[in-house]
Amino acid sequence: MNLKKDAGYKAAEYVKDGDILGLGTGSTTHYFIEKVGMRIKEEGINVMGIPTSFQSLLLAKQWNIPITSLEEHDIDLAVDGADEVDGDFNLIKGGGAAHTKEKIVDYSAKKFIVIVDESKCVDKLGAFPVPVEVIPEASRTVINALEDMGASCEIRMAERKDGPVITDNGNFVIDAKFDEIESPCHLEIDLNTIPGVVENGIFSQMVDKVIVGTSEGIKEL
Ligand code: ABF
Repeated sequence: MNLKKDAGYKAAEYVKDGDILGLGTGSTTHYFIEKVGMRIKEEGINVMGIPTSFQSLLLAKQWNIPITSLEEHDIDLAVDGADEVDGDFNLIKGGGAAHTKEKIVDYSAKKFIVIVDESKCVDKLGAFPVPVEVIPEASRTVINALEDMGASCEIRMAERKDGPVITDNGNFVIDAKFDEIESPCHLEIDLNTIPGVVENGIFSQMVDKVIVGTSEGIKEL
């Protein structure tokens, strides 16, 4: 049973001929991109993709999905994963350090579908730390500001522990753990007022549909 695959493949059914697609990042979106590639090959649908990361760019190219950009096109449908989803469709994203481009792409889309497995569904956001992308020179001052707001913070380190994770935009990511997130919408706005913050991983707007892969089958919310 592959719940991420179930959700990703289901979302690909919403793709229509002629669509411009926002291509999210991560292991769930991987399956969405794969299935879109299969539909291009098998059904001959004509779509173009706008990737949210180098990872999704390379995957889209592997599946022969033509690539375009926000300079050229508006997005009809964006499909992306998440680290947490609450009952009001607020999200925490950025576990893959791609949330800045994801937010630009996802928020600009006419329709935004989130794909997750059931482990991502929560009553209240906050068990997963909020990723905050920062200009490297501002790391210390941003951490001070986040701590003043009640978060405990860590600069995200590369898996080999030999340095910080560097985003596709050349920045660092601070993982900010808040005890409880009472108002995702306010926190999303407040975090972006700290000088040096590029973008944070709270998405409190614009989600049209959540597709959840569960052990009992697909649920569409
Ligand atoms: C990206 O991938 C993120 O913003 C989110 O952090 C993550 C979801 O990961 P996965 O689908 O691999 O569980 O979309």
